[in-house]
Amino acid sequence: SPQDTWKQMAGVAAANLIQEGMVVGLGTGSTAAYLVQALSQRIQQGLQIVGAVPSSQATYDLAASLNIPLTDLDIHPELDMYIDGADEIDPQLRLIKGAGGALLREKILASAARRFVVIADPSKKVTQLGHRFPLPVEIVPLAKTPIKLKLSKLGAQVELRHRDNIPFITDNHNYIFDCTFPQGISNPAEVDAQIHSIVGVVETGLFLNLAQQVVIGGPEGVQIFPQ
Ligand code: DER
Repeated sequence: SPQDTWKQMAGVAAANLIQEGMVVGLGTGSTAAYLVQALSQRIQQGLQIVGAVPSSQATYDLAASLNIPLTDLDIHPELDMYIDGADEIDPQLRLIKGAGGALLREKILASAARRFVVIADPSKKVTQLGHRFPLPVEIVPLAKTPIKLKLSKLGAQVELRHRDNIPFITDNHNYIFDCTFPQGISNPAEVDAQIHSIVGVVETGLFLNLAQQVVIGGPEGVQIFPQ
């Protein structure tokens, strides 16, 4: 589909930003998969990176199958670059992420990286967060009912994410609530702080003050901003 082509264009362009000797973080999802493929090809063509840190078991498996040298945050607590997709991107580069269920490790890597580059097709660009995608929130399973109550009091419609009719379990053995805010999220920092104040919440899919650059593949080619 055209969208897959655009995602691939973004993934390839981002892979070309990776320089010799870097430690890179690899995101999760279909756009990040194109990045992983493109990085693997660059490595086969001679690019020498120190290592890549995957943001999920799924990305670990894909990268390992493509012979990308893997490392971890204990060996490399600071990354030169983290590259990942997003579900929504606003004009201030604030993101909603987590549709793929990997938001905790993604955010850990994003916060460990000197530079976080987002890769996407045009459908991810929004003027305001929260209108198209629910906000994923990773929680400790035993606290799910009180947390659901408190999230509802914040105005969210809360759904426990399921996969194959059982609650979805993250790589970190937690649950995910998909939170829909009918009016959208006009003040992401405020909403993020309110959600983080609920005991038992592990992490939210609001990525604020993390992304530095975005690479959009689209019908006019690849756009990177800011340059
Ligand atoms: O779940 C995630 O955070 C993914 O990165 C998601 O935000 C983007 O997934 P996609 O590239 O498959 O659209």
